Amino acid sequence: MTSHTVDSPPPPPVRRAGVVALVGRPNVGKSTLLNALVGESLSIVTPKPETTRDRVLAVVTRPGGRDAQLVVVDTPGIHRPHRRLGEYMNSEARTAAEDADVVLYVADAADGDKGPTYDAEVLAALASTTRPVILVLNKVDRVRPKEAMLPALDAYAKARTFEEIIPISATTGDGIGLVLDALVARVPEGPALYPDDTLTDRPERFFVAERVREAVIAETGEEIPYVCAVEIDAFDEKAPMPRITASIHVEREGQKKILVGKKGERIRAVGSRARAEVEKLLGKQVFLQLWVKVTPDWTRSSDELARLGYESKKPHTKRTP
Ligand SMILES: Nc1nc2c(ncn2[C@@H]2O[C@H](COP(=O)(O)OP(=O)(O)OP(=O)(O)O)[C@@H](O)[C@H]2O)c(=O)[nH]1
Ligand SMILES: [Mg+2]
Repeated sequence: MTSHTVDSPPPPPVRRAGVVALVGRPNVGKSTLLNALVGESLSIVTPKPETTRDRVLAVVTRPGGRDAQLVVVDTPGIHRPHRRLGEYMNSEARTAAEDADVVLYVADAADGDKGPTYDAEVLAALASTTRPVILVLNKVDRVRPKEAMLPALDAYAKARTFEEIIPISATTGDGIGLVLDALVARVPEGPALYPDDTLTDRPERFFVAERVREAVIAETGEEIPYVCAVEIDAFDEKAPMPRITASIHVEREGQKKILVGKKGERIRAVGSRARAEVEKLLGKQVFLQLWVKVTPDWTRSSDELARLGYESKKPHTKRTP
């Protein structure tokens, strides 16, 4: 994931640049779309809702050879929160939408005419935005025949005004080019916001922690995915074969028992899955050591949330007023 450096002269400046926020309810495919737009597996993706917890920024410079830079921000799904963590997640999404030049609203094409009802919280969050909103109806690969798209298209067109409605499949890549065109056309004219070779503003250790969390979500069921947080305790980024130590926080002893599993079976499975993903991410072998810790009620405590990195940051993507 590191960017390249070359000794050739810098490319000519881009002529359009802007911030795009991916907004929608949980599990509609926002992170899959972010990865498809940048062509890198950056944001974690799982079949379970409420996976993404923070804004994740990815920079696409010259998408498809165009003279533009898109700063795409993945956000947590907007949902009815049960804990303080959920409130933080919703506020991350709302702030990203407010700070963006364009909102890319992601919905599930397979919801048919029920889509806007399922999306009530998202539509409410976007009701007062002055930003252009493009709707993408994702997962069209699951809608057969094509005419079965019509109820969803109709229902959303009645729910609010959109600049455009684009059916896509983030997993097959169907429609991604159209989305890039629509975005490039709507970001303001101006110079690049980030250097040409920037991929993201987050450090490697953020993505390492996310890969570990992704492995926990994949290997566990019930409440564990919603009560785990990953903290990197040690990681020497420069080492040829880094030794990474991470703590997985859960809220109760019973959850720790589940996550560790009989004779440590489950945590070993989490560890080998996470190590494989971290090695893919960093492009080198790593030692990965995981510890499970009980941090009582961390999802409800603002101090613990802040300590684990879930605190409202100053918007780093703010653009035009
Ligand atoms: N069939 C199909 N599945 C998709 C598509 N896009 C995403 N998915 C699947 O939908 C699930 C959720 O995808 P994510 O990208 O994690 O969704 P999200 O909106 O980021 O979810 P949260 O982070 O929880 O808000 C995963 O199992 C994806 O593989 C698509 O175009 N077609
Ligand atoms: Mg996500």
